[in-house]
Amino acid sequence: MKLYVYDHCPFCVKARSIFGLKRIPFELVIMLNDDEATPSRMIGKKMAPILEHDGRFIPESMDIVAHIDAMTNDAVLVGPRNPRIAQWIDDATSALYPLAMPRWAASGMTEFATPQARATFTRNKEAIIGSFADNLAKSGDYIAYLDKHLQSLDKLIQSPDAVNGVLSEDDIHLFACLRALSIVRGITYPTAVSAYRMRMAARTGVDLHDESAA
Ligand SMILES: N[C@@H](CCC(=O)N[C@@H](CS)C(=O)NCC(=O)O)C(=O)O
Repeated sequence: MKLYVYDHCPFCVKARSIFGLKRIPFELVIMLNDDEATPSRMIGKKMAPILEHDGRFIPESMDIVAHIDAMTNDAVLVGPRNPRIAQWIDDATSALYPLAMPRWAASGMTEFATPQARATFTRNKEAIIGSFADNLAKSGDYIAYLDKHLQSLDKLIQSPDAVNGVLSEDDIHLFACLRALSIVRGITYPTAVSAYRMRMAARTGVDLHDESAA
């Protein structure tokens, strides 16, 4: 199985996570951000993640998660969901992307290995959130908001192994969000959130960006 991704992409982290949680081997292919041909050949448009399995192409991160979790008779995402986790992620998103996108664009990630690839990402994302410089200038406010917001997440985490005690889709979504946030330097992670993100990184095999955070 081959999983085509961008390293920064939270949707791709969701797809990557299930392989790690189930210890199923796969080949990770990181596409250049201006490579339209590779994804278009598989699914007719530029989008990641894409799973190639037995000559079939599956787009949509949560379809990939469901496909891999159902592949063997030891499904892992069997726990209950808590609507407050989805709400927490929704509320985090408005601050997450303005913080993360300019930092991803300046990072050494593989999808930005050429100036053209980096320029494509910058052009496409600035069209959505506005100038990266303007967003970076507001970092302090966004970080203050998220620091406070993370305090409320801390109270919702039941175990470092699973936000609701038993692994569920909430963990896939929440870890993807926290991994995206890891590119931002200066975030204060409360105790339970800190333990959770480290444990999930180890279990999923998806590295946090703490070392390259900016
Ligand atoms: N609903 C899709 C969303 C995937 C998505 O938005 N991926 C982004 C990367 S984070 C993408 O490929 N956007 C097009 C682009 O970057 O050109 C999923 O869950 O897989």
